[in-house]
Amino acid sequence: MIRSALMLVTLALFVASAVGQAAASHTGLLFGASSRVVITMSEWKFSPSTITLAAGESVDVVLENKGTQSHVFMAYPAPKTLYKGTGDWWAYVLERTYFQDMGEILVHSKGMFAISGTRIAEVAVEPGKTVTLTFTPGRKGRFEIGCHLPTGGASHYTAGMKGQLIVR
Ligand SMILES: [Cu+2]
Repeated sequence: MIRSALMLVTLALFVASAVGQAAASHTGLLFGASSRVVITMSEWKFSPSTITLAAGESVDVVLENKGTQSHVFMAYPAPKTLYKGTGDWWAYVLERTYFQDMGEILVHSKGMFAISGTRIAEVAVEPGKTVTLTFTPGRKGRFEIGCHLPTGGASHYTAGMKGQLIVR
């Protein structure tokens, strides 16, 4: 009886340490995705504006904001008609974001933060900062990427900050 209780404690400790290790390997930079794509954000573009990823292969999408303003990275199926207001865009992307139904998605910035979730609508990057999005694309097809932050009555998107995400 005592012996089996001890076994259970040992097992529990083992499981706890195994979970600890798994968590450590999910803090982002140690994660080791199989491929890496770097996208530079600036006023008002993503460079390159088209990125192609392989479905089922983990990838680090490294977002470098080399501009002077904050930018966000969003990916979603292009809507049939363009929305006018940034609020409508935001609502659309919240619902249709590419970053859902694909398991765990990591968003991390070296020495700053690492978070994970299963549904992410936007990744914000402050000027001069780099944020990495680690995920395994599921859905194949052509999607749009965009920054829908408002600026002077328009938006970064209407100023040209958009592009394509192709998943093969
Ligand atoms: Cu922007």
